[in-house]
Amino acid sequence: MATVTELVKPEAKLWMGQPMKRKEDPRLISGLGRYVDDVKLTGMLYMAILRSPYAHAKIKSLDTTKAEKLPGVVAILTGAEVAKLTDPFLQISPKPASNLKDYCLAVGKVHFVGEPVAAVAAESRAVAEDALELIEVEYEQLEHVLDAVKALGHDAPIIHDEVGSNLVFHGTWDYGEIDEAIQNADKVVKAKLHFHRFSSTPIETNGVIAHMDRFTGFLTIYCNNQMPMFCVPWLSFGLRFPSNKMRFITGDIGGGFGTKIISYPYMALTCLMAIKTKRPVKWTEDRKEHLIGANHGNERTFEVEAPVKNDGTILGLKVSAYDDCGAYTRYEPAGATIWAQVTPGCYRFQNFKMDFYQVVTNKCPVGPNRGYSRMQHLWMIERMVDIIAKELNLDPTEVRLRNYIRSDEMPYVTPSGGIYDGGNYAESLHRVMKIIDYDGLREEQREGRKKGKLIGIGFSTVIDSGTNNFGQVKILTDDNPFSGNSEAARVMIDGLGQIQVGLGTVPQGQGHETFASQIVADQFGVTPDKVTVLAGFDSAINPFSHQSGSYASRSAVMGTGALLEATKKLKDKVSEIAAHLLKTRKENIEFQNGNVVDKTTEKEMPLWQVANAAWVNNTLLPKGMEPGLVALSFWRPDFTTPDEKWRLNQTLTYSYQTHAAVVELDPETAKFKLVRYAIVDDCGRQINPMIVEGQIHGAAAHGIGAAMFENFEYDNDGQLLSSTFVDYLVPSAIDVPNVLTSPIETPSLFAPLGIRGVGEGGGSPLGAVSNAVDDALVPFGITVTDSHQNPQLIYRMIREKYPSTWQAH
Ligand code: MCN
Repeated sequence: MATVTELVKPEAKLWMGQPMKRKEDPRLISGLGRYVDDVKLTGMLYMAILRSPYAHAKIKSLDTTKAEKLPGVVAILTGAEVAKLTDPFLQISPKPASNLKDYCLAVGKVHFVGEPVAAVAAESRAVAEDALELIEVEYEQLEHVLDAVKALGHDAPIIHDEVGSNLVFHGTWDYGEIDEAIQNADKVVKAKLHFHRFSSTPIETNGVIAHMDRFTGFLTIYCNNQMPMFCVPWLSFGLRFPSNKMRFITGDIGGGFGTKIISYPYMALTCLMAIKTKRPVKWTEDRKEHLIGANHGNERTFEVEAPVKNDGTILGLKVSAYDDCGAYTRYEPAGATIWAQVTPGCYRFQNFKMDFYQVVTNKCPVGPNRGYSRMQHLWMIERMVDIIAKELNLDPTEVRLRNYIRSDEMPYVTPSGGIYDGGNYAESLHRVMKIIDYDGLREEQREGRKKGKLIGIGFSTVIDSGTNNFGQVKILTDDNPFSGNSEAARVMIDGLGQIQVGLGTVPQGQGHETFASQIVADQFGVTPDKVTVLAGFDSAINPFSHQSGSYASRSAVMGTGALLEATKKLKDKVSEIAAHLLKTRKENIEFQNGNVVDKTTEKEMPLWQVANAAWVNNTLLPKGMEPGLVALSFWRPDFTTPDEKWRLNQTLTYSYQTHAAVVELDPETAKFKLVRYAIVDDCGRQINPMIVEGQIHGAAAHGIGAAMFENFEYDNDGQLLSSTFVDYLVPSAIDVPNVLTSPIETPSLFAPLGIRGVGEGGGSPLGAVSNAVDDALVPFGITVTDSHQNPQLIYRMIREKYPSTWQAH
């Protein structure tokens, strides 16, 4: 069990909890942000990448002769050279899947349309792209497979010969007595569900500039990877390059949402080109490359059995999940364990069995993507709750209220060892029902149906788990050298008394400069404008742990943990110096309005005078004291590794959100729109309510986009049909309805200051929209089984059942 952190008493004048405007916004909204593509180095070359036109093919020959002769071309890299100069990237799968050979360019074979085959560095991007057209590649097409279930078939082509199977991980999680629950149930509700492929499509695509300094031997990598220090083993081992001579710099990042975690193959490729050419090399991904070859979210098919009682009590779930992770395991099979952060969702059932199959196919590799692996699982549970309600003829809110984990059961231990850290799910549902006027809407729906107007109401309550425990990858294999989580912070009060903070968190737009200055300002009794937080990340300047980065809704919690450790050390030292100077005891010193105060005598002195003594007036220091006022700290939660039944607390915080979606659906055309949308969220104590509100809106827009517009569709040849923003529809402001929000603030029982993460959001709109569309379709007797809803699909479903005209019952 994790340790319970003592909550700070709410004080009137804390900056924490204030909706102050974000410090970074004037820079970001006035065009002064510095992104990786803004960096220009003297003598820089531009790299372009030739990509596979086939889903699965042997590379019979590759001829670069003509391309090399194009004026302006400086160097070309091919798979054959990469295989000689580098090692395959680290794999976290158990054997034999860990035999999978993944390089930064295809070696011998291509495995998905868009896989990099060769790279050209030239004096300009245009020349590099022209040269790609002169590279001659002869392919021999192989049979391909695009579906996870089919890829497990005996006759399916093997995608990676060195693995010998398309199955990269199979695990069985078995808790309670699911077969007994099935025996004792009044009814067993069965469904086959499909969670579709989409991604988060940040405004800024991936980018890398690599520069090998021939004098120092340092390799400087400007990039927008969202956890660059975590990439170090992949790059250092892959490139056979010492990690202590690598420097990672990120500036502002135009969104990541998980998709920028697995950019390491492109980072390695750019580094290799810089080493080869001995010049700085820049690669900037274009949108099409991003859509076909960066990473997608996990696609998953579920076969579910839910034993239930007639009153709506859910006794358990028995699930087989088939996860399509695309052509390579770049962060996978982590997704095959991460869903278990939220095994029962927000429900009390104890009987649970999951057979999880993770499978490679000839599609773009997947990677973390806002709500990573949990949103698929939570969508399945939320869809099942509504299907159960429908089969039992109960109201879906009644089934939820009957099964929710209660607030008086917190901290609640889930069957798989998660320790939920507080919350009131029932309250969140009651509130959201009130906001949308649930009773009024049901009446409107009844009346509407009589006139052929279809209204649908859908709810979804998801757990938004944050601050992951890397110990979860030990489920895959004990050999994985990762567990727990850690973050670093450095706080300095310089000789003039000015406060500077360095974070390891690598922000991508979340507002870390703002929240960190609020936390630190409270500790020193100053205003946040007196605290400067370094923008971006530079491994030669910022502190870091190898788990640093913005992912898993962890920075507010982990950053605060590290900041509190650092400020504690610094306050201790300042108090000792101040006590010496004010001739009092250290315990009597308080920090107020930029001064240090002896609370017994009310004598005070400005903080800058203490700092002055610490740095340059150091004959005033207590005898033997080390000069300087800098504190570097690391913080880690109390995590463990899995037990023999794979039980472990996989994250530190478990926020939750209940969403309500109301749709109006035209029965003739199947066109539908969201007419009301409400969210109640609880991320514990909020540091900055305005940022939290922004995150809630952002995650809602993402989820609504995925539910209604965004879909990676492949044709039978494995060609991505939605490879531009004309086909891959990202919602615009007019597509997202006005979202009504209402926060609950239940302090986390375990995290520093009672804060919980909020950034990922849990993918709740997918459940709410699916359930709303399903509810609208009740007169047709149609059940929604896919996470993606669009008019064409719905129209097809209606027409399949009613070929000529629509007939509401
Ligand atoms: N916050 C707060 N009070 C809390 C919790 C958070 O005030 N109780 C605020 C903090 O100020 C913090 C922000 O909310 O700046 C997000 O905090 P947190 O939940 O800790 O998430 P991270 O900062 O670790 O960011 C990662 C998270 C994830 S996992 C995805 S995906 C996502 C998200 O952030 N990607 C984003 N939001 C994003 N927002 C932007 N603009 N860009 C992305 O790429």
